Amino acid sequence: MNDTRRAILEALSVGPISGPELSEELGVSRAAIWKHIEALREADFAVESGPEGYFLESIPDYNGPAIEYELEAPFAVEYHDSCPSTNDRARNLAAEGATDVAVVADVQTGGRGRLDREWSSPPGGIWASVLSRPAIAPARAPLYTLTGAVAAARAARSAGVDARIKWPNDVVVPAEGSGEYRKLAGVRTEMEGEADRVEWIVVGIGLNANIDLENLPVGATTLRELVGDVDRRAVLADLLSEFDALQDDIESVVPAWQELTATIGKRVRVEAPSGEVLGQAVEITNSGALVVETEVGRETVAAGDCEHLRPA
Ligand code: BT5
Repeated sequence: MNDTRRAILEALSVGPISGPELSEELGVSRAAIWKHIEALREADFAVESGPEGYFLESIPDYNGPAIEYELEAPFAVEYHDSCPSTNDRARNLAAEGATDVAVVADVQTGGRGRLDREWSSPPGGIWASVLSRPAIAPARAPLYTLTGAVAAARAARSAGVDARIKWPNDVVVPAEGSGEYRKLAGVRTEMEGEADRVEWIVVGIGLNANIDLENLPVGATTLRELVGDVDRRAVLADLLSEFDALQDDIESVVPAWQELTATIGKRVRVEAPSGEVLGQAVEITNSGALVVETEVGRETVAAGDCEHLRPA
């Protein structure tokens, strides 16, 4: 959000304050103040005027300017009430040369999981894709998937949920008494690059927020189900701030992931591109691969679907 507009909002939120006072305080013309106030009203900020000046009655529930207002992380926000897939939109923006954008939608009509599986994205969820251009080698790109998972898990934990991570990218919550987990969030990463350099990377994060369970596949859970409805703007702002902080300190991602994992120490079956790997999950490597102790020794798996099994 434009700095002047943010400063106006901040002044209005402790208002009332008159146009001339705003103009004087912020060092911009009264005409410019008026334009910003009109733009804020168009974006559904309820800027009222009383005898002592303008004040902010309410801010919109969930749209681009409202999200940007809450956000401290340096991402521009592109918001859609509905869009086929925020990942696809972020890829298009990447092709146009953009960076540091978070594409956010209330509904996705063609949300995608990994391997082009369907991702249910009814209204009330947090569906967001972050586009960035990190100076890393493609081999380190999986770290960005972990970054998305850690950011989503931390945001969910701040909302009061016991979120953990199932390797590599599922944010899960233990289902009471059963030893099983329900999926709260998932991450799909896409990138383009050359052999030694990532051109751009899009980390798509889907977090089931204010959604009824009946609108999601079996095995899913939602923040509404676990803790009641949340302020999506605040949860998303939290998620993006966590993402930004981790991205700035990429070496901190694996330790942060390890702290939250539900996979290490479990017996697992991993469907990897090279075949099935069965054994005990023992560690995560620096690049985000999973090391499994199998009957014939240790195997390192870079990608795949992981199932937690009951102890042998
Ligand atoms: C994922 O795939 O977990 C990655 C999901 C990424 C979604 C985000 S939303 C914003 C951005 N835009 C997109 O189009 N995608 C990203 P995967 O591990 O393949 O899990 C997919 C499987 O999870 C499906 O086959 C279903 O079984 C299940 N599933 C589908 N929708 C779900 C939901 N909303 N909550 C929990 N599980 C779901």
